[in-house]
Amino acid sequence: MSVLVHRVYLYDSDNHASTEQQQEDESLACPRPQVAPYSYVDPSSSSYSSSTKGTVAVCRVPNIPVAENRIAPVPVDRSIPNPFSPDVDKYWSQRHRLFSKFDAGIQLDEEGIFSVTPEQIADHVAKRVSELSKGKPMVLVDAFGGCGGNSISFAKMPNITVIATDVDRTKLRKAAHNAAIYGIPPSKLVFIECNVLFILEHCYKNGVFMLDKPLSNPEDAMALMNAMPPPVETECASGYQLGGIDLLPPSIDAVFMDPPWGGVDYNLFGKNGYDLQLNMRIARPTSAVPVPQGSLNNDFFDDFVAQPRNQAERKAQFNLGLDESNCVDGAELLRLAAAATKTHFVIYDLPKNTNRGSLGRTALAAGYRGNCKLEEHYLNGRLKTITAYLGCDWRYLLSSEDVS
Ligand code: MGP
Repeated sequence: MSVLVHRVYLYDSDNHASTEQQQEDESLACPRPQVAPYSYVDPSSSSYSSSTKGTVAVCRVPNIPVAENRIAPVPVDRSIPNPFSPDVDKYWSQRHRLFSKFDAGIQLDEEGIFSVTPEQIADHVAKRVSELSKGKPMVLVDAFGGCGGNSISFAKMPNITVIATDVDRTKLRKAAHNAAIYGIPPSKLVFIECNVLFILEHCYKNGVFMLDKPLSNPEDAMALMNAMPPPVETECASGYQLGGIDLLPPSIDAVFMDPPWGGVDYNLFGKNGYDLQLNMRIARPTSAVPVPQGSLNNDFFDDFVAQPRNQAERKAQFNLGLDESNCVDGAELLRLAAAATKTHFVIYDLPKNTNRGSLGRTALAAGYRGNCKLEEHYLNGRLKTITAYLGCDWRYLLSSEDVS
């Protein structure tokens, strides 16, 4: 597996037209590798074996100069005090980068303010995904929709319809409110309150809705019965449909995932130190029985904001308190998403300090072979997020002049 690393520079601008530039980082530059073509082997098929997993190579896409058009950055704004905890001060002061229309009444919660993708980056990723589908209509699941940043950017694309899922209905209501501020038509965006692990594992296989199909294996039927979420009400939230799995469409084309990284302390693992298998934990639904509001319906790290100030202690407490037996790691999450879609097209937003080799190993474990692309997003010169694009062949990046 070759992870082709591609640096993207984005700058604040008044009209939010993004400017990109790619540069080569000498430290990671490597000789033109022999990159195998992209393919996918279903990990549950007989042709899959650990001996075919292969090795991981990380290399940068060569430098291709693009005209630069630098625009003064949006200043950080401390004029209004941060209404959340001091842990998120820096995100609050950058709120106009998160949403250019923040002052029109954008609604976020504590988790939303530190995990929403800055609008420039979200718009860039949405544009890339739209182009990859060559303008053909596509249905994309935003697996951890939260307060709506990425969902809104995807729904801005004329050919993308978005299914935004989240365990927390209050977040989805905020997302709907925010989407209305951006003028997203209600036909482009549907909100589903459900743990996305259930949707990926039980609702779709090869892109097709499976929940209404009979299961021949009694064990599978029992597993489904046990995992089935309780029914939830459908409502109209700021003009959008918000409800349960009964609102899911008959087919999906791609899955976008910006999962919880474990909260603001993900950075304590240092440069290149975040391992998708060791450090990422996504909780499964704990029970099919409805539980009181505020437990199952909250993301697990909502409770983790009041942490000790000492860095070593904070690191020791990372993911502490999670029931490991009820969680999937970043590799299993990718495997589920890959199996749910027909083309295995998955877009995976990750912490900037994700170990690039760990991404390659995660992709191999999910069934991907050959190559994938990893974009590093620099906003006004600072690395903010990275995004892996899996399910396509990226070898052309090593030779084509037309890379942007
Ligand atoms: P950051 O790296 O924590 O801060 O978040 P920043 O502004 O780069 O600060 P510095 O200290 O490095 O200068 C950068 C971006 O990563 C945020 O705006 C979010 O888009 C995203 N992000 C941060 N966190 C803590 C999370 C998270 O827990 N989950 C998700 N999905 N995204 C996050």
